[in-house]
Order: sequence, then structure tokens, then C-alpha cells
Amino acid sequence: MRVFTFLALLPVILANPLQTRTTACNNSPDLCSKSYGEITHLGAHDSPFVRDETTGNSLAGDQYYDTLTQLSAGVRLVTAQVHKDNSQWRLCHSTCSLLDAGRLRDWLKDIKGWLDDNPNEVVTILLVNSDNASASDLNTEFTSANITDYAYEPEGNTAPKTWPTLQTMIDTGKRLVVFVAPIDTDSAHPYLLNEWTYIWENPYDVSFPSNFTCEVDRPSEYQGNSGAALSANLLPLMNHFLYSSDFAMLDIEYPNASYVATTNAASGGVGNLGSTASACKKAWGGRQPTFIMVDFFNRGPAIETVDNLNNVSNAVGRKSVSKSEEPTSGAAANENVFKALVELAASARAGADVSMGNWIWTGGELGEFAWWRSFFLMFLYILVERLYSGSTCP
Ligand SMILES: *[C@@H]1O[C@H](CO)[C@@H](O)[C@H](O)[C@H]1NC(C)=O
Ligand SMILES: *[C@@H]1O[C@H](CO)[C@@H](O)[C@H](O)[C@H]1NC(C)=O
Ligand SMILES: *[C@@H]1O[C@H](CO)[C@@H](O)[C@H](O)[C@H]1NC(C)=O
Ligand SMILES: *[C@@H]1O[C@H](CO)[C@@H](O)[C@H](O)[C@H]1NC(C)=O
Ligand SMILES: CC(=O)N[C@H]1CO[C@H](CO)[C@@H](O)[C@@H]1O
Repeated sequence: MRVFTFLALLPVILANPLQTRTTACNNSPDLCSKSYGEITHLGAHDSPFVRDETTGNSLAGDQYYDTLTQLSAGVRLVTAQVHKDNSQWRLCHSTCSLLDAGRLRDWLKDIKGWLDDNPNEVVTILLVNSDNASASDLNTEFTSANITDYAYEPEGNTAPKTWPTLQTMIDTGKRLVVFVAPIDTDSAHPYLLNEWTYIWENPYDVSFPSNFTCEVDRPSEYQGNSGAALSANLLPLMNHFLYSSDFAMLDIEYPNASYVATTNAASGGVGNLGSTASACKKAWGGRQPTFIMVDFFNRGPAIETVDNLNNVSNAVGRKSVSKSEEPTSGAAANENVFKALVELAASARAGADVSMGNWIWTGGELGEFAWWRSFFLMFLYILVERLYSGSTCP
């Protein structure tokens, strides 16, 4: 019956090839003709660092869904920290003893497979170069994943005034943009772009919903001067994730998951994504953020604000993920300080050396009283160990 209907319609389809074909680029036909730099791409902060059963619901996880699920749900910027561990380039959060998401090359292989399967999508990777990998080191990983054919190379060595349209990037097959923060660029591997030549960011280290701001934090040469950064054609990346301030005095930060439904919402309470993005767009003379980076992207849901900024109401081809619930039962129960301390202690036990660096989850600087904090943490650790050893339920 279906075949018969199709055959009956065939002459109509052949006669009107342009009218019947609607191809979406990054989930919308309206975005095909838009420039890569003018639209807003949803970014998953710390993409491979997930809080699910694979990591024992680690509090160091920033996402409930893995990278490929993120991409299938509409995320188009995936980010990760790259660390050197046992002579391998691995994706680790702060330190490999805290949260190790495997080798960089394996993650890239997964993304390569996704790009093969999704020929109309333009994806951006942002790597935080935690252990100063050279361009040649990273190229070895990208080559091993056979992903370099997709990598886009802008002309020249400065931020371009205009980026190609999504359709052009799709047609030329160069639909992967790779930024590294930071990297000494190497003309032998021109697709590895130094983030600070092309992008500026607002502050990322925020632990109160009222503290989100729109001004430049990095690169330092444009600090507090978004006008100059925009005039220099740098793309605005809007960090919009909230850390818990529970351990702020110890320089330990972990994502605030309990408030994320508001943090990522299109409207509503203090610090919501939609209002912040609107305020930033206004502050930037009508320029919308090129990237918005969030924790737990499915909550909010964050994609709603991105669609609003892109004027997209006809999104297609997205895998649906839970917008309200955390996918793993039990994750909410881990929202307590004792679990955090136990994880820290376990990570320190697993690590070869217990330095203050091991205690820092993400961001944060070693302050002048590091020795004192370290001492205080050891005290807390002993306390927690005692609490845990005598009971099953803290
Ligand atoms: C990073 O490595 C490069 C060589 O690839 C070296 O020139 C540079 O000094 C290193 N930077 C840091 C901060 O270690
Ligand atoms: C590498 O990927 C390209 C497509 O991007 C494919 O044609 C080629 O067969 C792949 N090579 C290997 C060794 O898998
Ligand atoms: C998350 O942020 C909200 C709003 O500031 C706050 O009430 C809550 O205590 C925070 N949760 C954690 C775990 O820090
Ligand atoms: C969405 O519409 C607004 C208002 O007309 C416009 O400023 C903006 O450039 C549009 N964004 C995209 C990606 O089309
Ligand atoms: C730098 C800054 O603005 N800090 C503020 C963040 O929000 C808290 C709570 O609202 C204020 O006390 C800080 O002054």
C-alpha cells in the first residue's frame, strides 16, 4: 500500500524537487544559510565528564548524558580537559584520579562516527589543554581517530570577519571546528586553532545566581572590554554554569545541580539562561552569543534559549532527552557534602601524591594559605572516614 502511494506521488516529487526537499542544517532548514559565527551553538561544559552509573554518580560530573547523546539532542559544542597520564592524552576532570573519561583519541573516534552518521551537522570541539600538549601531540590523537578530514581551517591567522555558512561547511565537508585553550599554533596542523585568537569568554567561575555577567574575562587583553573583542571579530562564548559555594573557602568547586533547572531555564528565577542571554545580547549591541556553555544541558532545557536566539521554531532530528528529571536514580541523593569529601579523599588515596592540586575539582587557584586548607581537609577527611566506618547511612 505504502509503495503504491509512493509510486503514485513520484511524478509530483520529480516535478518539484526544490519544493519537496527541506534539508536541515544543525536541526533547522533556517540555519543553512546562516554564518557559523552568527548563530548560537549550544555547548556542553565538560562533555565527557558525566554523572551517571558509569562514574558512580560522581559529583565531579557536569552532564547527565554522554557526548553522543548530547550531540543527538542538539548540543553542537563539546568541551573537555585534556591531561597527560601514564604517557597518554586522556580526558580527566581536574585530575585523572578524580574522574577519568578515557583516551582523547577514543572520544574523537566516537565523534567522528557521529559526524559520519549525521552529514548535515556542524560541530565544534573545545579542548582545555591542561598539560600543555603540543599541536603535534594533539594531531596524533586526531589522526588516530581519522577525524582530521572534517576539520575546518580558516584563512589567515587571525579571527575572520565572517565565517562560512553552515551549508558551505557541509558542502565542503569541513564541518568540524577545533579550538584549543591554549595551543602554540603549528603550521603543520593548521586546524588546531588557539581559542584565544578566535573566541572571548565571560567569567566562568560563578557560584551565586546573581553573579553572572556579560563582560570579557579571557583573553586578558580584552578583559572588561567586550566592544573591543567584538570589533576584533572574536566570537562571544557565554559561560553559564553555577558552582556550589559550599567549599569555596577550600577552593573546591563542584557543579550546583540543585539549582540547574533555573540556571538553564529560558525564563524564571534569578540567573536564568534566557534573561542572561538577552541581557548579554543587549550589552553587545545586538550580537548574540556564538556559544552558550552549560552544565547538565538537558535541564532547563538549555536548548530552548538557543532556539529562541536562533529564531528556530521548527527544529527537526533531535533525540529527546529528559528535560526535568535526572536520568539516573540516586543522583539527587548524592547532593551532600559528605559524599563530596569522601570522593575527594578516595581520589587522593588513589593518586600517587596528595597535593593541594588533588583537592581542587575544577578551576580555583592555590592561595597563600594552601597549607592550612590542606591541613583542614585532612582533618575533615578523618572525620568523614569515622562517620562512614560506623554507619551505612551518613
Ligand atoms: C608548552 O610547551 C611548549 C613546547 O611545545 C613550550 O615551548 C612552552 O614553554 C610550554 N609552556 C608551558 C606553560 O609549559
Ligand atoms: C577515514 O574516514 C574517511 C571519511 O571521513 C573514510 O572515507 C576512510 O575510509 C576512513 N579511513 C579509515 C582508515 O577508517
Ligand atoms: C545552589 O544554588 C542555590 C541558589 O543560589 C542555593 O540555594 C543552593 O544552596 C546551591 N546548592 C549547592 C549544593 O551549592
Ligand atoms: C533572530 O532574530 C533577531 C531579531 O530579528 C536577529 O537580530 C537575529 O540575528 C536572528 N538570529 C538568527 C540566527 O537568525
Ligand atoms: C562579585 C560579585 O558580584 N559578588 C556577589 C555575588 O553574589 C553574592 C550573593 O548575592 C554577593 O554577596 C556578592 O557580592
